[in-house]
Amino acid sequence: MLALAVASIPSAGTSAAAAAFVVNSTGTATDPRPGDGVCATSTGVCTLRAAIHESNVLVGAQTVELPAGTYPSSTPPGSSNDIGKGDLDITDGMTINGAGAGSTVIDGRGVDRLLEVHPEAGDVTLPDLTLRGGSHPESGGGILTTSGGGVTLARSLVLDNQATGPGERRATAR
Ligand SMILES: [Ca+2]
Ligand SMILES: [Ca+2]
Repeated sequence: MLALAVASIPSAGTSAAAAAFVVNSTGTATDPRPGDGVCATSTGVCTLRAAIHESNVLVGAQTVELPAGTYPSSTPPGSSNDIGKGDLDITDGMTINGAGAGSTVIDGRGVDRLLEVHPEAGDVTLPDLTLRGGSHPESGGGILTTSGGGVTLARSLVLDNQATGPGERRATAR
C-alpha cells in the first residue's frame, strides 16, 4: 500500500506555468528578439509593446504583468499592422494583467486605437486595468477584435475611446 501511495503522487511532467513578462518601462520600443522567452528592448527594458511582441511570437499563452502606471499604447502613425507602429497588434492568446483599474492605465493618447486582436490570436484576457484615450478613423476606437476567440475584460474600465467610421455610426444608431 505504501508503494502504491508513493506511485500515485502526480508526476512533475506537466508543462511549466506559462511565462510572465513583467513590464518595467513606459516606453514603446519593440523586442528585437521575439520568441526567445525574454521580454527586452534593445536597451534591456520590458515595455508593454515588447511584452506583447514577445508573447505573440513565443508559443503558448503568456501573461504580461502591467504594474501600476500609465502606459502609452500607440506610436505614430496609426492604422498599421506593423508591430512597431500604431496600435498594439495581438496575434496570439495572452493575458495582460493590470494592478487594478484605478492604477494601471493603457492610454492611446488619441493616436490610434489601443489594441487590435487579430484572427489568429485566440483568447485574450484583460483583467484589472483601464483602457482609455483610443481613437480610430474607422472602427474599434478602444479594441478591435477579429479573433474567433474571446476578448475578456474583468474588473477593467474602457473609457474615452472613439471611432468615427461609417460602420461605427451605423452601430451606434442601432
Ligand atoms: Ca525577446
Ligand atoms: Ca505566445
